[in-house]
Amino acid sequence: MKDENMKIEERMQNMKAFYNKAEKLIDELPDAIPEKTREMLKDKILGDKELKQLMEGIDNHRPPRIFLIGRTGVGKSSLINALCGAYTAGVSDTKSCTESAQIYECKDGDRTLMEILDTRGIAESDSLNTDVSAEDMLIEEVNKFSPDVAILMLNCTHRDDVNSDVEFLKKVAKSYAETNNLRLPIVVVVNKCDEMAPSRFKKPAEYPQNKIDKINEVVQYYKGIIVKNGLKIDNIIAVSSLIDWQTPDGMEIDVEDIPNLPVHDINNLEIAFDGRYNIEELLDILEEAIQDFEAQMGLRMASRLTEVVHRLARHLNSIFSGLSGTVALTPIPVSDIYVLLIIQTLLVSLIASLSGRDISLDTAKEFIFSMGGIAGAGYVFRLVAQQVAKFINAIWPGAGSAVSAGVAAVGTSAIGKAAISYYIDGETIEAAKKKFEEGRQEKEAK
Ligand SMILES: Nc1nc2c(ncn2[C@@H]2O[C@H](COP(=O)(O)OP(=O)(O)OP(=O)(O)O)[C@@H](O)[C@H]2O)c(=O)[nH]1
Ligand SMILES: [Mg+2]
Repeated sequence: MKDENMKIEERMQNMKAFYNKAEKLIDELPDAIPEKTREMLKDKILGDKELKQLMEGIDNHRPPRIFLIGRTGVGKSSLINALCGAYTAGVSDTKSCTESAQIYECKDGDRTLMEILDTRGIAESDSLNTDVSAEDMLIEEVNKFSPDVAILMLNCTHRDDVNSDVEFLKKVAKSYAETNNLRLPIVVVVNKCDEMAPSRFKKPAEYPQNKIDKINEVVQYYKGIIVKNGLKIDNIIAVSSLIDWQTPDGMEIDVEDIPNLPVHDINNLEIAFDGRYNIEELLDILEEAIQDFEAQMGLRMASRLTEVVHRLARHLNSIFSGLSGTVALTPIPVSDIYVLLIIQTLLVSLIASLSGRDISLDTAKEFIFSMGGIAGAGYVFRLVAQQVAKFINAIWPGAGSAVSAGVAAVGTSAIGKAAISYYIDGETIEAAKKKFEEGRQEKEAK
């Protein structure tokens, strides 16, 4: 575990080192590229705020603080594990809080992944019903904790009364805004979707349409109540936090029995069955909701090695797809397809560097050409724009040399997905090609 964590730091530094080299690489591109285009590329890539923040975040991040509110058994602890992709014992060697709330740190080995303020909600607290000041105390605790985001958890299969929790959250949000001069981001999570009928379908990829429809109905139902009560939320999403765990020697273990295992076993639990549904989407929503950059980055880092690498790679991909879209809209003196190819080679190289490999821009370009089934061997960047356009046309038939923003973003995103599958997941070039095709179709369908 320790070794893995060390490696991830190295891999991220590797990516950052490549990013720092980008300016030099652009300068070294062949003369066929006009100076103006070169400057534009530098401007777009190195001037991109999100990309800069991602690179800076590698050295500056802190665990995000999450305020979780939801009834006993709704799956608050399970959600944290699902988000982290690791069993993070909700240990309660915590700072003391009011009786209905506790603060704890989620750890993976000695790394703190997240800080959680956990409360079972106002409806379940007897003392709060009889003593109004207890509610104020809890609000004070929330303010002291100063969460980056609040998550209200609801159950997909029991339509519990949520009015009191919604009312409470309204008060919390108001007080938070007054204290911090900031809006408290609120995300509603409807958990245990896998239990929605037909409940025998536990693998998200196999959820039948009628199950998905029913899940969406519940989301709309809760949304209606929340809107009616006047609580402003950032987003609402249905998820499943279902994970079955096993020890490294393959022994599957009941969640209830995990706390009885030796610490070493708990720290090294593996996923035996992954029933997580929409958790990546939830992470994206949380990332968007959290305003503090260091906490945003902390959220991306709040998981095990393989997941962190994936998150970073996906984030790179979305930045570069966006970049490609804006570049396609910018009038430039050479074929924009050539410029897109350069952007994509940088993306592929960055993804490769995240996998621990150092590849040249030419190798990255070969990878891109191979997606179109073209052996571009021998061709270096000295190719003139038109020639490149001819090759790229085989990858995006009909793209011509004037590429629309949409096509540019789609192409880059599909290339990024293929690179993730090849370099990070270690899949074959054929599997990567399939990802590329899927990626292209995904967006074309929209
Ligand atoms: N099928 C299914 N079971 C879940 C899911 N999320 C949680 N569970 C199960 O629900 C039970 C309660 O989950 P917890 O995560 O302990 O719930 P909690 O909200 O933290 O409960 P308290 O700490 O008591 O407030 C456990 O048996 C979990 O395994 C889910 O998405 N699907
Ligand atoms: Mg819990």
